[in-house]
Amino acid sequence: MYLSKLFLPILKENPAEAKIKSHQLMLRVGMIKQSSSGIYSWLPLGLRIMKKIENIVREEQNNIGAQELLMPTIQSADIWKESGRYDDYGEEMLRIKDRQNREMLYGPTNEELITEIFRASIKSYKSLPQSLYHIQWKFRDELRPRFGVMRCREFLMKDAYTFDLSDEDAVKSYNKMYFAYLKTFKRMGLTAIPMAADTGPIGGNLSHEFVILAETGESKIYADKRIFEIDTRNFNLDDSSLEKMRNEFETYYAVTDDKFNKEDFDKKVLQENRLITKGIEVGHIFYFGDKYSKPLNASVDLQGGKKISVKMGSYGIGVSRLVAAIIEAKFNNNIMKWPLSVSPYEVAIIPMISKNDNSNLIKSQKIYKELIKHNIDVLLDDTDENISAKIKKFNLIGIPYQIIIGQKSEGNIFEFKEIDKESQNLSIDKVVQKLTKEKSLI
Ligand code: 5CA
Repeated sequence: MYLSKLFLPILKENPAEAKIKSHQLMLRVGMIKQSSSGIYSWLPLGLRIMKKIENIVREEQNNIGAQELLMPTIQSADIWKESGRYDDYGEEMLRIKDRQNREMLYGPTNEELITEIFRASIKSYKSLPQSLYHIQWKFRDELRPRFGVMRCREFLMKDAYTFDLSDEDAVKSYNKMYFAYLKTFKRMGLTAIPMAADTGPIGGNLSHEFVILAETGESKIYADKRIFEIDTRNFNLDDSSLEKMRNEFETYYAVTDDKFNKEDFDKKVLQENRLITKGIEVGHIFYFGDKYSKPLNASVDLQGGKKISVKMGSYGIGVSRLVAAIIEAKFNNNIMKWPLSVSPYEVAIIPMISKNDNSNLIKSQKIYKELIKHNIDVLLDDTDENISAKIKKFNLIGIPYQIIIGQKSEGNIFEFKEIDKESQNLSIDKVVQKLTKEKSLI
């Protein structure tokens, strides 16, 4: 893509209404535009990032055998009345009437709808386990939407649902998701720690929030620091390895605010290992057994003919929130650096162009073609802004690698720079080699 063609409404200053750096940056570089309170349009740059995040989430769900489907955003109130949550959910639920005066709602979550889909077609224990997910917009009429897409009203969520025969099997499914979550966030360059959490309106008694550390986070957390040192590469998808993984994490105290107990914390965590800080909840998983399957009659026949209600769990990831969460984690000293796996473009070509000499632009176009040929996502700044203004702009956009075509470029050797590091002089072949290798590690 050529920068002159990209729809990128960059603002000169940080918008006054934005209080945290991710919200400021997202508005400043034209990733999103507010359309009404807590509701945003995603502009091309922001959407590219969100799509890359979505794809990583999808790949890791597929890797543990979860299957993608797509449920609608608008649901009928009837199934929520069956589960008993229609009244409980309160004002956070956006309720709508259609022209026939039927009660509808914009889904804040999908436990009821997926249970209805399941019960209509699965009748036998032989069809279990099942694991289904979708990536779909949700609406929650939050009392105080704030911090841009971090806590908004309409947001993109991946929500998965598992169905098992017994509590024991269901915990195995839970562990698989736990594992997939660790991998998913790691691929985005984040260390997300599972913390024992309350279940709130979703219900059940086993639940973890996946939290990344950030001063601007809304979750208060209490943890034993050593939990951050667990090497997740030691685990694989075998049931025994998954159990070992859970046990290893659970040897360390790590809870969110609502599960905090001072006496426990003081007893279990040595002074020097105590971490009390704030974090951003990027995922949340729940096990709730037959909380929905029972009232909604989602049961299967066992071998002898007996019926049992299936055991369910649900597993959410805040896909749109992650865009802001990554910024909170990676934006430092006025420089944004997107992890390569989610970066809107992988490399930027930044030529010095003057009115009467376009030789650098011609060089840039050649490099551009070469990179495209090797499947590298590239953005070429073909504008005639001066080089320091260009660099300032790219420090905000956050593309992790830059090829600067200016005084330091000679013949086939160019200035290549990782955004927050010293530059090197490399040939185009070396650049292609380096980026291709980095990409293969994602
Ligand atoms: N049904 C369950 C799991 S599928 C559920 O809804 N869980 S949740 O309420 O914890 O939401 C899942 C994830 O969505 C959260 O971890 C968070 O990352 C994201 N999320 C929740 N509310 C918002 C919001 N108002 N704005 C942006 N993201 C949100």
